[in-house]
Amino acid sequence: MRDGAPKTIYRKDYQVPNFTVDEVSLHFSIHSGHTVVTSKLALRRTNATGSLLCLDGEQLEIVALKLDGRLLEASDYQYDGSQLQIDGVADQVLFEAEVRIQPEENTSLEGLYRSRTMYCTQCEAEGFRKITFYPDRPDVLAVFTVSIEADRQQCPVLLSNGNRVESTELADGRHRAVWHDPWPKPSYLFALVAGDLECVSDRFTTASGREVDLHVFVEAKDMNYCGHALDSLKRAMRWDEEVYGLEYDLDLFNIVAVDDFNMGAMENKSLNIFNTSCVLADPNITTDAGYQRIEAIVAHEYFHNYSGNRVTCRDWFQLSLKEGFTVFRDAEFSADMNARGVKRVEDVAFLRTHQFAEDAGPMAHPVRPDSFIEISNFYTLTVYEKGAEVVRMLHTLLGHETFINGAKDYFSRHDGQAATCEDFVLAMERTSGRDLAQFRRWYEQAGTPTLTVSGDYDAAAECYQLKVKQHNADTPGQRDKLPLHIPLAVGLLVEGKPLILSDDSTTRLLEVTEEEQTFEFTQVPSAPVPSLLREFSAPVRLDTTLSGDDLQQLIAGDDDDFVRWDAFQRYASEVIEGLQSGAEVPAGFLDAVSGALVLDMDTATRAHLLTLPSEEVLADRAANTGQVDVHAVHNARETLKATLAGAFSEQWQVLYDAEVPEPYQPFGEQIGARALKHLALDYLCHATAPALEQAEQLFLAASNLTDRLAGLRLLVKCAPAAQRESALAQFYSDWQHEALVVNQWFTLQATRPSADAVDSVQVLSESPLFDWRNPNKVRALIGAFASGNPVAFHREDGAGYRLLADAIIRLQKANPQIASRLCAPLTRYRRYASGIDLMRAELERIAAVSDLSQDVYEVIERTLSG
Ligand code: B3K
Ligand code: ZN
Repeated sequence: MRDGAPKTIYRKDYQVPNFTVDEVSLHFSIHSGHTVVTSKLALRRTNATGSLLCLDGEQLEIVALKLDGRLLEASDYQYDGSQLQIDGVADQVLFEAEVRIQPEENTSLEGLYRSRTMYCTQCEAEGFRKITFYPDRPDVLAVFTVSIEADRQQCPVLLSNGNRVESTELADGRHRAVWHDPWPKPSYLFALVAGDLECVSDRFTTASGREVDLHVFVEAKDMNYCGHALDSLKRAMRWDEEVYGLEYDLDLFNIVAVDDFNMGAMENKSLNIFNTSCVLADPNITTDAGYQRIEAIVAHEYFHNYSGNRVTCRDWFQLSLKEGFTVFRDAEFSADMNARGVKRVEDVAFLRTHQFAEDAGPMAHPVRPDSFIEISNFYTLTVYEKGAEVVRMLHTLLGHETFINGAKDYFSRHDGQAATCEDFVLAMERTSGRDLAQFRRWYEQAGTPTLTVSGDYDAAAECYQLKVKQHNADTPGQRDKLPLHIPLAVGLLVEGKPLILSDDSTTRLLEVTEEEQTFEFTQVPSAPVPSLLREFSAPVRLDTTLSGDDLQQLIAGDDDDFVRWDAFQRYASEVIEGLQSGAEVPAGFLDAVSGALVLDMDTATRAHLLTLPSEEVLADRAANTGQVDVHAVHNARETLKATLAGAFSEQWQVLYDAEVPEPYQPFGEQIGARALKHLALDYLCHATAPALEQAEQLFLAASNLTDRLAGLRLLVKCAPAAQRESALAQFYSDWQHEALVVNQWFTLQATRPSADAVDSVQVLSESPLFDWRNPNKVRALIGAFASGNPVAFHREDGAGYRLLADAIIRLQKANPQIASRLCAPLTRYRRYASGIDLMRAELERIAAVSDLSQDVYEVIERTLSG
């Protein structure tokens, strides 16, 4: 463990900075092996009592520092490697610094670093301090002018935020570009790219007639892969105009694709930087899901131009102000572009699988955290996905029009400012006239609430009563929680059909505000089946007793896609749990499946509906009531799959044989049709050996990656070792030139549900095909193994845990952010029936590493003490 615990930062300690920056000019002189950064900051004192100037700065070699032109002596300042302090500074002053940095040596991928053919930056949250001295906090907004100088041949492209205002040829084969961004911004939105890149261009005319040039910069080999991102961008720009009335505010919008990137993408003002995996698309390198993900992420980063950039966050505790809101915005965009019901089901499945587990573990925190050691650890599913659900609940409670008016009020009142979550809620209160005092607790309380719901029908009075109890369990550091304000959308099925409840709608919105509440429905002609939490109206667990017959009615007859899907998931989960305790598959469930196979619904919805709950979701359910036996969960799920495969083999074959139109298009019906076909083949492969031949054929004859991977995935899972290895070898030899496809190949092997997958991962990680410095590869192999292969990860001899801990220890200094993210599967160690001691031993081994990075320290420390 490190010497002395790192410092915890508390939300309650927020103070305005002593000095702000009005204007900054930066000059980068890029040379092979080092870069010289010269900065000029026009500083202005904003705090009457503080004349101490504090600037952040890490891993900077000081060449010269000046105040109002006067060169500072070493005795004029103090620098401890993270903060530069100068006392007695005048109210208005020009601070200048010349520092040397080494992008080539920067493996953390934070600050300025080198990736393959380019130099690029990642500054959010606190990376700018690795570039130069600065008040590196989001509430300091300045106008940036940036000049970049580099070798013309090595770096023909020089980019930064805003508009290019100068381009000059220099002596010795060098050149310079100067960029000016007129919009004041915090340092985390600064970006620079210098490299050997090609550009694919397009154009967008805004509602008011502004012509915007759109460019995607990529390595020359990837030029054919930019069309989907550009189309997605244009759709997002139009959507934000139409729905929120927000128009793009510059003449230029650039996207750059980078292969070594810690996350998906970054919304730097007018210079978005993307992980190649989230922007490049082609039928042979991108799956159907990948196309949709790219559309969503391009839109997400674009939407940040307002929710994040024009209105930013006062401090990092407010992160969900921009992230939760922007995830909500991108989800609504995707719902409008594609199928709303399908999108909702996918998002809920993701939230339940991953965010619920986070909320139930040692890292549980509120949407607006109260403290952190390392902010990078708080770019979490809770801040993003649960944060989006909180915004969605406001949308549900207020209604679309009022919500949009609230958002417009928020954007106009705080334009150019650093705001808080409270400002957002206040805008919603102002516009709606509603009191959201109790609703605010969603920002304060961690944990997933449980709603226990029971119904009671009085036939004589034709009255149905719904009793609702809410329970908010303790989470680490938070006890005795108060009741939340929960929107609970409800429908009633009478004789299998949704009843009209009010305003010609089959949905009634109940507002649960007390620990226990009863709601009454009148004029209900016969005993209804409740359709609860329609559209997943709140991020809660639902505890209710529904019979197999009730669930079957919901699956067959409800008009809410989420409830139908959820009813099937619930039914299947209960059957799998029954199998674990020796029960058989009930005939009623087989009837429900048989009905679902012929229901009138679109292919994508049917494919989701008939997909069994994931092992992670089953584990979360088990953990909520007891302990998780990973292997028993896996075996029971496989048994149910084989049973359904055998019982409906003819129907699966019919579904598999259905034609999907050619040529390949990654949209709408085609995506659903492929998903259903692949699901059918998956079932078939669990019933009969000849089905493997169909999988092999699908793999060999595929015209696109989605089909090819579906075939290969089944061969990897179900075929004998020789056939599996030969298919994998063939795939590799065909696609080795495409890094993103090779990553899929790593993931397929990492997630093969078999104990010996541990050994395959070990061998692959040591092979020259693997690269520990590339986060996509680490995620594809190590990350996928640890979080997507419960059977192998929880191998009884602990080899899976050891492999992960070795990876974390190996990466923790070089790339603390990636190492810290890899810890997640170990943090949940207490919920398992076996392996706890082995996992704890690995956690302790990591904790014992000397000079542990603070990212990993925070997660491991909370886990061991939680
Ligand atoms: N805002 C960035 C995430 C930055 C993560 C820094 N560790 C991407 C996004 O959410 O749009
Ligand atoms: Zn974001």
